[in-house]
Amino acid sequence: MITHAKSVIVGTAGHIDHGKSSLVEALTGTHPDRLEEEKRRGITIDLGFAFLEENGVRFGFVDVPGHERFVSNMLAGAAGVDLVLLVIAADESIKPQTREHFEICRLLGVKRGVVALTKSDLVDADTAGLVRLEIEEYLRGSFLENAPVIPVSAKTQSGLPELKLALSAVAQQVAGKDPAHYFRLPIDRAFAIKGFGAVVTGTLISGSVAAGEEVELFPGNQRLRVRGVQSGGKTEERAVAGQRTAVNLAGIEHSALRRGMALATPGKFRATRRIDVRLELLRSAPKLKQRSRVHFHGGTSEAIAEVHLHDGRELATGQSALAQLRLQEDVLALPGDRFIVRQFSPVTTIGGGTVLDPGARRPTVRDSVRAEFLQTLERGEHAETLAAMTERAVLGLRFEEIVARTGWREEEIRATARKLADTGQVRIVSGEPLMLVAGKLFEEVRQKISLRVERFHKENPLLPGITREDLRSSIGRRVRPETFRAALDELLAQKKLDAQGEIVKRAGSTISLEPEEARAKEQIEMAFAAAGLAVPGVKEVLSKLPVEAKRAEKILQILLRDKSLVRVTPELIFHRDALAQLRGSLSAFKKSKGERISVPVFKELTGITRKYAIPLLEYLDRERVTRRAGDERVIL
Ligand SMILES: Nc1nc2c(ncn2[C@@H]2O[C@H](COP(=O)(O)OP(=O)(O)OP(=O)(O)O)[C@@H](O)[C@H]2O)c(=O)[nH]1
Ligand SMILES: [Mg+2]
Repeated sequence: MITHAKSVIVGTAGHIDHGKSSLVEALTGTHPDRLEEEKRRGITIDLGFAFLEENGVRFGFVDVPGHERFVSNMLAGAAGVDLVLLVIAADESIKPQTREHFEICRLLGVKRGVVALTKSDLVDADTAGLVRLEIEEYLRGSFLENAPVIPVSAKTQSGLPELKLALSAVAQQVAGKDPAHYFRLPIDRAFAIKGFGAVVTGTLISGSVAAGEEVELFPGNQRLRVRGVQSGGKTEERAVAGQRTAVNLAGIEHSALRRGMALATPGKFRATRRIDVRLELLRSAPKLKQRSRVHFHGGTSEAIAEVHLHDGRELATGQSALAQLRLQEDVLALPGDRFIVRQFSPVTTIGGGTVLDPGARRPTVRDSVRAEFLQTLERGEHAETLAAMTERAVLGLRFEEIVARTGWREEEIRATARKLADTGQVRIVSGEPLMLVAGKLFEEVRQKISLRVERFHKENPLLPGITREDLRSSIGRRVRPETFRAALDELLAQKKLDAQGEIVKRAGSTISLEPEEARAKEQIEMAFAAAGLAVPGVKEVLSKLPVEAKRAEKILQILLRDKSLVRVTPELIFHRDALAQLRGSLSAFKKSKGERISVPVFKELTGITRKYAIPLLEYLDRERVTRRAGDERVIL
């Protein structure tokens, strides 16, 4: 086996009975039809799979049904196709599902392909030549304009070597899927294997998966363990992007799994029902009215969706527009994912497009720059995108949200954030976990903080400054703690503000007390310090001061704020040192006498009356120095 072979997914496409399944069998030796009903009716109903290794390429074939009633099955198979094998029967030429499948491939962003002119044994050279002309005419200007058209016959085997060569040549040009990215597997089948349990299969569109790893199931966010994997039909240690993959899952019944679900790297993504997109309407489709209901097909999932055009009342035939899709079910989608929409009834393919924002928000009239935002996302340039996303996040943008809405890897996100931080467009207000706010918003918060501190000084000339807590709550709840902290830290670092413990003040500001105020302050502190735990009444202390009551109260506030004094109840104030001593004697008590202490013993230890003892004990409970246990306290 070639270990570093390129993996390429080939999807068949084409009208019913044009020989898709026969051709897959002729190429790979495997007939892709599996179901009893398919064999009986001689048509393909659901997806079939086969593998081929040729010229160093590992081909995974996804064979789809041509019948118009099974287009939704075809869509589940078309997701993740790298290369289309467009099958056109030489005796019938282009038919309706040739066109429909071709348009689907184009809308899904398939870039390359090969045309197989099947059943060439049934026509003469002239007919074959005419059909070839017709095909070339049809494909002119499309992604298949220069695709090889190879006459083949599954019956006589003619043309097969040429077709294999053409497939190999085109496979070389396929960009391939990124195995280093997050793991994502849209599920197209779920079943049980005796002795193994639940198995799901799909085209591994990104990343890799190995036995023993944890994966997340969408929708539902269930974490599951991978028991084993198969890639390209063989058991492997690790399956990598670009191959048909089967995953054996532990901890779930196969009946709980179905087509349309997806497996992904755990903890990164969020299922969504609101997606902003670029939507294109086919030329064959009628115009689409605002709020039309459609069938949405993304990956292997399917949901009814309502189309909300961002601009205008209807989308004209053959045109494209920015729109929001509101889905009736949760799906996993990431920017860049392609999708198809089909008319609600009768069900025909009418268009498709590209996901721009899977975490779209409810549109509001006030949001005048939404179209501009979506155009930015559409350009796909990382720095510009992240800057725009941050700009719109009034509360700041967290790392998890960035991942869920972009699908970018952590290194990409951090590098982009740093780049934007250097230009000042965004501020990294927290590195771990990463949180960004717009540069402009950050500047506003800084200014607000400065203004609040100024105002506080003006209104409270006797106080040294505002507490961090009061400052924080005066800024408003629309500023997250991380933003507040970063803005305050910056102001402090730049010496625009000063902080002393919990107190924030204007840089260099000192409260200048009048001589009698300074004396009063000293008197208050002395009164409480001298009293130990048998403290005097607050009113009594204040009434003896050389200043009037209002100023006396302010001075008391200063002492409380700088924590020289501690208010235990509205009436009871203690000096810091007395409380520190109390803590000391409690811990000494614990060492010598044990952790339990009753109220009488506490009174004895401290030499205070019940009037002081109870509030003090309650204070100590609040401070988690003690804990109440019945009539006693436990010293913690
Ligand atoms: N003579 C001739 N008959 C062919 C050839 N390829 C397929 N057929 C016949 O055409 C019929 C349809 O072939 P399939 O391979 O089932 O066609 P399909 O495109 O897979 O059909 P659906 O999956 O139902 O859309 C079968 O009876 C095949 O035997 C061919 O190259 N020559
Ligand atoms: Mg078939």
